[in-house]
Amino acid sequence: MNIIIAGGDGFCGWPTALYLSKQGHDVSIIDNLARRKWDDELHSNSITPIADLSERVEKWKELTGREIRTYEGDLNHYDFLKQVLMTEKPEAFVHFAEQRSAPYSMIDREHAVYTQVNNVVGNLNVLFGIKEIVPDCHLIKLGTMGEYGTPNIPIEEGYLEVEHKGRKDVLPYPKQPGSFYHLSKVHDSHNIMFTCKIWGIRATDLNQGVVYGHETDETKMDPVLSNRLDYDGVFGTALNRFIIQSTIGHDLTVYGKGGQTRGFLNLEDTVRCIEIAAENPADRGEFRVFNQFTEEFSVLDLAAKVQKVAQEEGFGTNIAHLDNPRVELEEHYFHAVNTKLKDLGLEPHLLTDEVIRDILKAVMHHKDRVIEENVLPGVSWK
Ligand code: NAD
Ligand code: USQ
Repeated sequence: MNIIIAGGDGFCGWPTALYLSKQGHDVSIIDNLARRKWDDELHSNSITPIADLSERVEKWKELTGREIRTYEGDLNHYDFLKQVLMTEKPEAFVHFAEQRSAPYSMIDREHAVYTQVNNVVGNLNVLFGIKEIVPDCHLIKLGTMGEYGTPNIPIEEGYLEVEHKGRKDVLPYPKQPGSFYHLSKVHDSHNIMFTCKIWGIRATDLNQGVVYGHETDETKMDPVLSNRLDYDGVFGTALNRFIIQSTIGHDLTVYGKGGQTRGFLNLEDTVRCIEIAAENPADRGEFRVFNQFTEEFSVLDLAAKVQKVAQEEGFGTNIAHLDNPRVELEEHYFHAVNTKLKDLGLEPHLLTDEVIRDILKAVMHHKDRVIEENVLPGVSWK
């Protein structure tokens, strides 16, 4: 299958590109390298050293003989996108290419506007590009579990059967996102659903939970193929951040009570979920929604798991309860359905002590690269 991975230089996109290439797909990457520029803006870095995109794909070709073509450019530039679509004629378009940090989107007006324009306009361009150039192409779009927020009822996969005043309907599940970033994903979902209806686009919206881990079998083949791993207060995410904090002797930064519960998945499952979605395309006109996570944990559960493994490895790790910089419930009901990907063959890699230990051991080699002043959260929601 000819597959475009937009955002293929990023944390989820790069290992997905390698994995799909290894599976025999004809893969190309679109990326404007914005993520590397946000590191410069924030005076931050990936804890793992990462090679340039051109070096990465050259090394992949050298090791496997397989070519991954790269297109450096912005989804917001429609002429560029159209040119790539006309050249590649993709059968699947995997869309990771957005600004994905909730704190980054909450820095100030400029960052909120940038996040929503980048994400919403980029996604709209993808929809118009598919309609005009490759109408049969399957859009596989990364959404987020955070679109749903934390309602006091179970979260279904995209749709909710509602009975109201004696009538029944199946309606899009209510959305209560918690940041301007998460809101951008809701706007994307609405635009995709609308274009499925009016133009017959085929689309799968993957409402992904928080991803942990950082390497896959492919990225481990050579240091040049190594994946990025974020730890700072803006782009670092809960479990990965806690593991890195434990290796530098930093308290684990639980925000508030730590009862915030989210869906999580291993990066190795992310790449497999994309493969499953690609191999089982949505029908023409279908707006399909999968909840892409494998397990639910509270932030405090995760901190306790990391603390246990870190202590076994000789680190005296403490858990701190910081004033929560976000506006979110710290104790709440959370139960989300996640059966559709499993029904299509996903076999989850669960979060065991060994998984935490492996990540911890891998990051220990790079702990000198951590810029300590970037670890505490610096962005307030208020
Ligand atoms: P990332 O920032 O590491 O990667 C995103 C990539 O997209 C970057 O390489 C960036 O340069 C590129 N990009 C951004 N805007 C672009 C544009 N306008 N044109 C071209 N390229 C652009 O993020 P990630 O962690 O790999 O996340 C990928 C996707 O998955 C995002 O859409 C994110 O919302 C979603 N997601 C991520 C997680 C997670 O825990 N990392 C969880 C759920 C959903
Ligand atoms: N949290 C802490 N301490 C930390 C970091 C986070 O307590 O040091 C808490 C947050 O307050 C929040 C939860 O952990 O309640 C998750 O925060 P996060 O930073 O790990 O993840 P989030 O901001 O939700 O965003 C990440 C990705 C985003 C993706 C989302 C999936 O950056 O791209 O969409 O996870 S989800 O959370 O399901 O919406």
